[in-house]
Amino acid sequence: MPASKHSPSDDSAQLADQRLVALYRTMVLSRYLDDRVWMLNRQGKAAIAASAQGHEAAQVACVEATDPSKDHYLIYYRQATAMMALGATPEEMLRGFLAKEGEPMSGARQFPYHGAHPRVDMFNFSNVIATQMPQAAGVALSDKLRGLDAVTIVSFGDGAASQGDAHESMNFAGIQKLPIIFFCENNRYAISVPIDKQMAIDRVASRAAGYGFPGVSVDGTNIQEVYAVTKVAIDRARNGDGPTLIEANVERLLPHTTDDDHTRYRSAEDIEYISQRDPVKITSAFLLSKGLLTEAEDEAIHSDAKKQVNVATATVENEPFAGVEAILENVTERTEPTR
Ligand SMILES: Cc1ncc(C[n+]2csc(CCOP(=O)(O)OP(=O)(O)O)c2C)c(N)n1
Repeated sequence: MPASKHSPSDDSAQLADQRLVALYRTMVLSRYLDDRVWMLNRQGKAAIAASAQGHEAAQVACVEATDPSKDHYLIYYRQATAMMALGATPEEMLRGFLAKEGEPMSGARQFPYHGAHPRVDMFNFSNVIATQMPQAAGVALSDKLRGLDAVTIVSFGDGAASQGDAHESMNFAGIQKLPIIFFCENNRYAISVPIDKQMAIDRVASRAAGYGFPGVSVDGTNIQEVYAVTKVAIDRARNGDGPTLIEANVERLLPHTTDDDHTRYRSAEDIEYISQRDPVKITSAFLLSKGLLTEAEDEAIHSDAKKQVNVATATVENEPFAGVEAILENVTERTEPTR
């Protein structure tokens, strides 16, 4: 099965106009939060951040095609927008960056966004890339064995796609026909390593052929395209037809993390090129051109997002830091000796 370049043709896989605007709203909110976190790092308040800028459209569209009331999400560190689409709030996320009490995923004891969210079915065990992939295959296997109607969505980068864990989990999922979507956000870089030093083929999606399931490569800046392919993949998984590998081609608009400087390894032309592939600008232009948004409404979306992020920052900055005494909570348990 060669990797296909998908063009959405199935009407049932088209997003309603009002949902497009709602997804755009989440993208803009994520962008403002991301900018704020970067600024808090530069002020010495947030230790490190990995930005989702450039990945926003792919993430909202992927989540939109799923059913958060029953599906499972194994995310990685570059997924702030997906987390927000699933219901994590700017306040909760800022608590992670500022190590404040009440951070829901790990009590602020982990890298931001790491842990498991108690309200939404979203978990990430490790910063070690691709480890979430065999774990996701295990989650999908468990659902299948129990006859549950749930699909597992596991996200990862192009660098993670080269790890042994990626190959092993996709191979296993193909053999077992698991209800799982492998969602690769290909931004062409693993820190400073370009994609042509990661793999000798053009498309990550082509790998699916080796595991016996479809692989689809899409423009990850295009909400409708990503939604359409993910919907098809979700339906396939729910029908018992097995996994799909989706490759959403995106750009990493900022350096790998706040600790990185990508001008050291990306050319000026490449940096100029990626600025043309900003999904927030692309989606805004699309909505305006289709008459789904007016300039005034677009401005209101931006000022509302800015306000939400300002309010969340002011609230969280004034909260106490997570207490040192809580450092071992949920890590060790005191038990009485049995003998
Ligand atoms: C097993 C392992 N090797 C190396 C690292 C260091 N590391 C952290 S992020 C990263 C790059 C991952 O790139 P990619 O999967 O493309 O995701 P992106 O950050 O570009 O979204 C690397 C090599 C790690 N965390 N785990």
